[in-house]
Amino acid sequence: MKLYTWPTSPFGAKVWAVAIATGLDDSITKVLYHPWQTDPELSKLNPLNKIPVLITQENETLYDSPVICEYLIEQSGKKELLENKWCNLRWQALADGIMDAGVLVRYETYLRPGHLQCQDWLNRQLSAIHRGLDILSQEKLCDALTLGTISIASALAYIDLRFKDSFDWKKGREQLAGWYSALSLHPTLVQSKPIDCPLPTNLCSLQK
Ligand SMILES: N[C@@H](CCC(=O)N[C@@H](CS)C(=O)NCC(=O)O)C(=O)O
Repeated sequence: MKLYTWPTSPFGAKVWAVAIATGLDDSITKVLYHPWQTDPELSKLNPLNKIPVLITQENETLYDSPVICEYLIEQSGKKELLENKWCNLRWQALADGIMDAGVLVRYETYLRPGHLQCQDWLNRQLSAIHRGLDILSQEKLCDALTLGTISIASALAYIDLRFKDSFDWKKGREQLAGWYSALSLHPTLVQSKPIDCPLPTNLCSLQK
């Protein structure tokens, strides 16, 4: 199988953690592909031009990350990752929403030139992140790796990677922070967490 992903992507990190947790990582080759690259390879696979994308054993193209995770769980038979299904899917949805907002803030502040940035729009995304984190800090999160806890850990790892210097998400959310600092030591999450890396040179720009 082939996984189109990028080291900084929280969605890619989530999928890779699920790949490790299902034991399928050895049968997947990573293709490092930044979604803002100008060549059309990715858009031929995913019309939305987003990573992650998985090419399956059956040569089918799968996106987006929840679909890929469900495929890996089904293929591996590791149903325990989705035990208490609706709770896990809700946690995944909340974590994905935090990732979506985080990635949008990153694009706006890093890729878009300053004079085109919109503070109201940024505040809207940041509020979604904070509300999401507040709800997560009220949840009874388990210590096992499940689709839900992997998703939450991937979202928090991304917030740490991109926003450590802008805000302290742990302040006032000590229980969530404690849960994360313990779970993030799990070897699966250590191996899969999003990490910084230089941008490829052939990036399209938002600046027109
Ligand atoms: N809902 C998608 C979101 C994926 C996503 O937003 N990926 C980002 C990278 S972290 C991307 O490819 N962005 C490119 C773009 O927005 O044009 C999923 O769960 O896979």
